[in-house]
This record gives sequence, C-alpha cells and structure tokens, in this order.
Amino acid sequence: MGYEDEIKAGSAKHAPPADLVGKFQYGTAGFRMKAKDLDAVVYRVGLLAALRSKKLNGQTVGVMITASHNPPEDNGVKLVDPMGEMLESSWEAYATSLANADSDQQLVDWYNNLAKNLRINLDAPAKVIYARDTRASGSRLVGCLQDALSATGAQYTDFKLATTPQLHYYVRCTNTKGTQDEYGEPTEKGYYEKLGAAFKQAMEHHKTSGGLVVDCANGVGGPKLRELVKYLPTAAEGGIDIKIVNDDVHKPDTLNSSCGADYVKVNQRAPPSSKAGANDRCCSLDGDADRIVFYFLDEKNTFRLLDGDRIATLAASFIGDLARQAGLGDKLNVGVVQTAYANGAATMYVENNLKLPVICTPTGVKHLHHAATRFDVGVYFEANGHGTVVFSPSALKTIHTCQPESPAQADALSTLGALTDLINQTVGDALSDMLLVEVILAHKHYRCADWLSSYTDLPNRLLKVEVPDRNQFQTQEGTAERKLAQPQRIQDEIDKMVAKFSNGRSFARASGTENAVRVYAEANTRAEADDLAANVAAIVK
Ligand code: 16G
Ligand code: ZN
Repeated sequence: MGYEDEIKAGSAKHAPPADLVGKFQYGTAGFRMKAKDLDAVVYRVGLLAALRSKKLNGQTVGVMITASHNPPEDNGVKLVDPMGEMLESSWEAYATSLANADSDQQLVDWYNNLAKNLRINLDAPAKVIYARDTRASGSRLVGCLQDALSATGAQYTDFKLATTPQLHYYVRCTNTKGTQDEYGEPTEKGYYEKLGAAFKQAMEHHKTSGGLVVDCANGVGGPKLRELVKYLPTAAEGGIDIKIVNDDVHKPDTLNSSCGADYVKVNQRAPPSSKAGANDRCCSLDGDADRIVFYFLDEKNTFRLLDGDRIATLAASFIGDLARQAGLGDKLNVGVVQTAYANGAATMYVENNLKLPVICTPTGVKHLHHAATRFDVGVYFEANGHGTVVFSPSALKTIHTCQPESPAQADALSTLGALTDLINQTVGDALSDMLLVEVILAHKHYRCADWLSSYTDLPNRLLKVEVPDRNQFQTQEGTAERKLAQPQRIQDEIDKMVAKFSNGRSFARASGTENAVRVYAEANTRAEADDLAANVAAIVK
C-alpha cells in the first residue's frame, strides 16, 4: 500500500465525531477536549508530527498526550519542537486544518498540499518521540498516534508515562546528543541524574530546614517524584525531607480532583485532604507536573499562597545577587517576563526593588518563553505556577568560563553553574522548579513567611464567565491581552467600571483552553476586588 492509502486506512479507523469537524482548534496548549472525541485529532497530529520532522531534516519532534490540570475525562495533545520548545506558531494553523478535514480523502489532500506548499520532501526520514500522563484514555490515544506514524513511515519511540517537561527534555537531549550543545542523556535516568547532581552542587555548604509536603494532584508527577528522590541527597545528608501526598495514580477519577496546583491557585486554599500544620512548607503540582505553587498556613492559620509570581521574584532576586557576587553583575542582564495575570505588586517589586526590567506578554508558555530569550537570563512565570529560567548561550559561556578572583566569587559561580543544569531550560517543570525554590530558601535561610514578606499582593479575583462564543472576544494587539478590541462596547464599559475603583485593574480575555471568558480584577481591598470582578463579569455576560 502507498502512503496515501495507508493514511486513508488509518483515518477511516479513527473518524472524528461529525458534529465537531470544523470546530477543532490548536490552542494555547495544543488540542484539549473530552478524551472520547480525541482519537481523530491525535491521529492527525501524528501525521503533522511526521511532516514537521521531515521538514526539519529528520530532527526528532515530540508529541505529548495530556490534559494537564483538566478533569480526568479530558485529554489533549501537543507537539514539541526539536530544542524542546513549543511548536512553531505558524504550524498551529496546519494542525488545526488537518484536524478539521472532513473526509479521509480530504485529509490526504491536505497532507499533500502542506508538503507541497512547505516544500517538504515526503521521502525524507521522520523521527517522533512521545509520552503521556496517567489518564485512562492515554494508551488508547497512543494507539491512534502510532497508526499515523506507521502510515507515514516515521521512526518512533514510546517514552510511556512521563511528565510534560520530561518529554520536552527528552526531545532536546535526543537532538543535541553528540553535539557541543548536548543537553543530557535522553533517558529517564539521565533526567534524574542531571537534576540530582545539579541540586547537590547548588546545595554545597547549605542545608534545607523543615520538610516539604508535595501534593502531586494524583498525576504522573507522583511516581516521577518518587524516582527523583532516589537521586537526591537524603534529609540527613542535607537534602530535602520530602513527604509525597496525593500520588494515587491507580484511581483515575482522583486526578486533579480537590488537589493539585490549579485547585490551590483557583480556590486560594490548601487541598481539603491536607494535614499540614502552621508554617509547614507545602507545594502542589498539576496533573502533568509542569506547574507548581507553594503555600503554608501562617500562625493565625490563614492560608498563604506563594504562586508563580512569587517564584519568579524569588528566583530573579537570587540570580541577580549571585551574578553580582560572582563579579558578573554588568555582564548578565537579568529580566522577568510575566502576563497580565501577574499581581501588580509583583511587577512593582521587580521594577522598584530588584531594579530589573519586566516584559508583559500574552498568556501561554510559548509567548513568555520567547520573550525571556531576549535577556541573558530570562525568568518567566505565569501566576498559575508555570515557568522557568532561560540562560542565553552567551550567558552560559560567561558563567562557565569566568575565572573567580575570590572564594566568594568561586562559590557564587559554582551555584550559578549548578542552576543552569538544575533549571529545565526547555519549559516550566514543576520538579525542577521545586528543587530551585528549595535551593534558594536554603541559601537565604528563608522560611515561607520570610519569602512572603518581600511584598504584599494586591487583593485580586479571577472569574470564569460562560459565553455562547468565546471567539467574539478578541484582544487588542500590543496590549498583552489587557484590552479587548472586540466587542468594543464591552471594553468601553470595562474601562468605565475600572475608573470607579482606586488602584483598580481589570481585564477580560477569551480562554485558550475552554469556551469561556476569564475576568481578572485587582483593587485596594478584597471587597473591592470582588466587586470589580463581579461587575466586569456582568458586563461580559
Ligand atoms: C495553557 C497554557 C498555560 C496557560 C493556560 C491558560 C501552555 C503549555 N499552557 O494551559 O500556560 O496559563 O493555557 O489557559 O502554554 P486559558 O487560556 O484557559 O486561560
Ligand atoms: Zn500542566
């Protein structure tokens, strides 16, 4: 059978639900929906993965099957480019068009058209690697993917269960192996060894204090963290005393249910199952372990959240200090990238106290990541806990070739060097970020309360508004989603409403992952923030 017949045969096996054809959309995090509707989409993403790899001369492309923090019955699929970054944005439209082909023949035609328009040699080799989270639907969807890869003659490797950031890591390692940019061993063991060794180096002469309770959202982060722990120094050796909770991956319904980073961030409370006492350091991962938030109960038993903004400010301040201590203060420009959801107080703290530049981008890791690469050291985090730090090639060179002039400089350089390995440079990684935070807290002799005290958050509220068609809500270019271009009437009304609140800030944007509009509001007091959010939600509705 020729490839066209193979593609058609596979497509016939994985037909899309008729009522959804024309509606599939490669969004902020790829395709995401009820898992039962996803077979055809995954099959077609497999075709595109093969095309992408062929286009890139057989470099390895990744496919991750996950729906992250969404409910257990959902699933999703996204592509990872060769350096472990998100799929190049012009290709998102190709993914959308293949997903919406309304017959097997049309799918083949569009596949051929893409190859022709993009000048892809269909005889070129293709290499694809993939993994999935713990969702029950994952293995069935992997079957759909494999059918597509077989039909296109792609070589493929199944990394089975992995966190999303692990897959990004595997992709980059595979493509850089044997080059001067070698990123690590493309194996699970290689990932743990790299993080373990970097953590050990960064913790030289330092000790963590108190334990850390890690809520794994009953997702893939649980078993992976259990493995990682084997590569870390024990608590007695100065490592972290980690207590893992919510790591049941055998009851699929428990995934992200009343636990995990999204639950904690959205509800601004600890998981109801939490037994943590006052000042116990806690953190929560999401279902695919690319997001993390920290929290604790203060002396008055009040819940205190340390979200992505807090991790960004902590990391930026620490790295800025290290660069100065290493004598590289004027050689490394450190900057912070946030989205419109960053608390206004965090932005002011970075600009006024840390004296570092801040860039604001639209939501979605690809935007933040891209902007972060404009700095020598770019710290990017979404408030929801997704983020990382990227070091430019020249920053890496500076750090690794600098000759220290004092023991203090040598120490700072060694820690900085360790961070470049500890931090997953490909994408936000909850496990890597968790270790980063632990290192910083140990170096600064901080408890959570000290970390929290660096600035005071402005009271804020995030609401979700169900709307008939989210696509009617278009943001204005260049405003990083803080203003709507369409419907203009709604933006005008929001502006008028915000003007009634002192220090008020509010915006509405269409979600990239659900058919809803999100409303964010910030104001001087809790009551005003709630009031502003409710009023803006009413305008949007
Ligand atoms: C996706 C994004 C996440 C973003 C979220 C916003 C990636 C890998 N993930 O999960 O960064 O915060 O979407 O969701 O880019 P929303 O568009 O529904 O608000
Ligand atoms: Zn996630």
